[in-house]
Amino acid sequence: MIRDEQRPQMDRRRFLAAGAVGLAGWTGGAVVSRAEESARLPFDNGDRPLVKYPQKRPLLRHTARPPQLETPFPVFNEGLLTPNDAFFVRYHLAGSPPPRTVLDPETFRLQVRGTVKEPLTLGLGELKRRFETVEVVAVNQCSGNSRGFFQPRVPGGQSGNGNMGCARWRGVRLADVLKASSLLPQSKQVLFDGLDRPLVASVPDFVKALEVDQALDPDVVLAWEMNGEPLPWLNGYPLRLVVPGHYGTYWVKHLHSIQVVDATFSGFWMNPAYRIPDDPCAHVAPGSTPKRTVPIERFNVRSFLTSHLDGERVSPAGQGVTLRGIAFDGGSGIRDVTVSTDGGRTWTTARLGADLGRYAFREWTLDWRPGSGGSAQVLVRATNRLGQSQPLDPLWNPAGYMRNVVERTILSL
Ligand SMILES: Nc1nc2c(c(=O)[nH]1)N[C@H]1C(S)=C(S)[C@@H](COP(=O)(O)O)O[C@H]1N2
Ligand SMILES: [Mo]
Repeated sequence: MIRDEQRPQMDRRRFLAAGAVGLAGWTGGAVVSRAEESARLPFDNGDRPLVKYPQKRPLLRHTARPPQLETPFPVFNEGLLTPNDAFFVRYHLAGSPPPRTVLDPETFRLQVRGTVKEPLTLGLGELKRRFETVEVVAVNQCSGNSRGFFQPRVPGGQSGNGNMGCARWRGVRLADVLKASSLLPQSKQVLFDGLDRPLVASVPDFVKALEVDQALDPDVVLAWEMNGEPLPWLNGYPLRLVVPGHYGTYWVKHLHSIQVVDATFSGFWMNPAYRIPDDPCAHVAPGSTPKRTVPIERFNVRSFLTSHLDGERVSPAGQGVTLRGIAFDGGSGIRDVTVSTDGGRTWTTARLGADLGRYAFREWTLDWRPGSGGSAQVLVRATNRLGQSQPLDPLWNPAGYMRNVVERTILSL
């Protein structure tokens, strides 16, 4: 879809000067980064080493224990499906990921317990044989994607825009497995736990909860495959939860335990963590504390320019170019994308590309004949099928979640 000759030709020095990420070393390299393999995210203290992990190309490393790796932004211009080796990695517990030795597909078992008539213990083979295989193309995005851009700054992983990715996930419906276990009428929530563990007792285990009706949504999948390959180790091998349209925090990796309960679970990772102001736009006045919070749920609408990076020179000057990018939302699907090349004075509707489903990245393109000399400020704004769009000014909340301001990219002409 995106041909090589259409990729911006930039050397590494210009990438760094543009405040974007370096391309050098993407094709290989040592497990531990060398000093020259680094990238700069466009905010204060934005330098990150580019580090290679097993099954991954060098990615921007935020923390080493546990590994938290961000996708370099130019990857999103490679295609609508984010390659497995470039897909971001997010963990919470110092004991993550579980060592590969405890992830033996032969001995792996998924347990379904709690307020069910039929507790289940399922091996991978049985899971695949017993239930219908389904596929969904869906974006996984961390709640704190783009947190580094918050003003005033907020604590937490200071990520750029690369803590997201879109993949084709293959597995079985969670609903089919829950139905086979026959939920008892008092069932209220379903809890999900992975094989990673905290290293000290004071840190709570990473357990997430969905309401029963969310868990029975036929789009929620227990997935073992990503883009036609077994899940990479760092993305949840051998089995993970995929909750299309919902923030990545629910997409529990190395999933081995499903527990149905008759009350609202209040473990640390549901409360106080991963909560947003109880307000339609999930925001409060900068610097203030929300009075009431609710668990974070679905993505808001976002769109990005991917064909050109901030600070890049449009070449050759004075000739037509195609602007390209991506848009997505929490599952209603993208209705339209409008683009301004004059800082927001006038807007033109972009062409939408292939529709891989309502949870996927949607490509947009716009042919543009820029003037020569000076610069142009490009803005992109998507609207979903519910009529929801993106704010021109950023919204703020103390956890740095759900950033979806209209992105601005300055191009020199
Ligand atoms: N077992 C386990 N699953 C987890 C997490 C974790 O710490 N442990 N983090 C969650 C969060 S917050 C995110 S954003 C996604 C990231 O998915 P990825 O690492 O495959 O990109 O994984 C989720 N699943
Ligand atoms: Mo996350």
